[in-house]
Amino acid sequence: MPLRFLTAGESHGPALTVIVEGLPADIAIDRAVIDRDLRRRMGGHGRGGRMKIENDRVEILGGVRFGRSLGSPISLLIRNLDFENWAEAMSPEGERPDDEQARVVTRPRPGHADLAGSLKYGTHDARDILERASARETAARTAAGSLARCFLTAAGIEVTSHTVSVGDGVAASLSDGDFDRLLAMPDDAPMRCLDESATAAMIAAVEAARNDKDSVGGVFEVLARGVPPGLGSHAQWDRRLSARLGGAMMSIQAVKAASIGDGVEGGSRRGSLHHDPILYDPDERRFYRPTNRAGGIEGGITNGEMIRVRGFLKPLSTLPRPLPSVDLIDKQAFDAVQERTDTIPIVAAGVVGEAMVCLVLADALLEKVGGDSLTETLRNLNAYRDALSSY
Ligand code: EPS
Repeated sequence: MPLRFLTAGESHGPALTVIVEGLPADIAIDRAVIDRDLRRRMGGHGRGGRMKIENDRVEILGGVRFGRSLGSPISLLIRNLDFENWAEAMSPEGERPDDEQARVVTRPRPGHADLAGSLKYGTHDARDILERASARETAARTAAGSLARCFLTAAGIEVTSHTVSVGDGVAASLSDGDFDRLLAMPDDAPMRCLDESATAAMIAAVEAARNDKDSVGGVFEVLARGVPPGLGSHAQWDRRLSARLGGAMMSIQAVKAASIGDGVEGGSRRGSLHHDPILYDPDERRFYRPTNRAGGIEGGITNGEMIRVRGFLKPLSTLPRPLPSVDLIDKQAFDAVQERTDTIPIVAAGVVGEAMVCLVLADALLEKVGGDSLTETLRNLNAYRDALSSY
């Protein structure tokens, strides 16, 4: 894998960090682009109290000079402003304080990593687990994804997202031109959905869940335009781009299913109604499809159509009206711990989905055309595009 990244940091610790390695040199890295994605990730209807505390901004610690990538590892930092309220409980140094000051958690939430992680790591304080399992980590991934986005933009690839459903509020299918409408959508749109009546139904579903002290699930879709055919490979399971995108989606906290194109719908369709006919445009010298049920990938390889990937977000497992649980220490039945939470961070999930798709596509593009500098990558990419048009 030419491009790799690692994040670190706890939800209420001092900061989140990420190191991204493998991006070519000389990419324009605009801190404003990263900060915009970070701001977008904080928004959307259904968020809880934490986002009123945070004001995510990136600090670039390495790998960038005078606004251009150096080809060396890029190191980013995002401070957790909430840390000042957690300095005692989450201090990286010193003696462990008493349980109250340490904000110990012993009543695991069904659906969260609390119990499984505590058993695995041998702790009786689920805070050791939940702090890292938290979707706060996705702020670091979003920043990494923005770096990949800066690279993809230079290669003519654009990535956006929208909300498909929340509860029983379901958006109408997208049509031609909707990609541009999504790019132009205000960053503070409450649901990031082009369908106004579906948006109202989604907001109502969030309010109903919140009033019932409950959470609710939803679906987001990430779209990528301008991706050349030929990224990924049919030749090996772990080289299939569908597997890499699916894994990337499933790595997002609370995402429990992923689909490419009409992957879910195809499970109950006939083949003649599912597959996209192949046509050829002699003027543009390219193959194209009148429909895109494949979501831009066939045989694990991009086919030149728009990439469409969906993530299915389960209802969050922190419930204001908690479910039955068992105390980790005395094994008595109790209700699970009540923590501050979001009702559904669906817009944020879409932005994180964009970041993961940017990272996977940047990796696949580098695998296909390589290059240590942006000039070299674009020279290789243009030569490949020329070869395709004389195919
Ligand atoms: C999260 C719980 C909430 C969310 C958090 C994810 O945090 P807190 O416990 O501080 O209220 O706000 O998401 C973020 C902090 C974020 O930046 O997205 C969880 O348990 O996963």
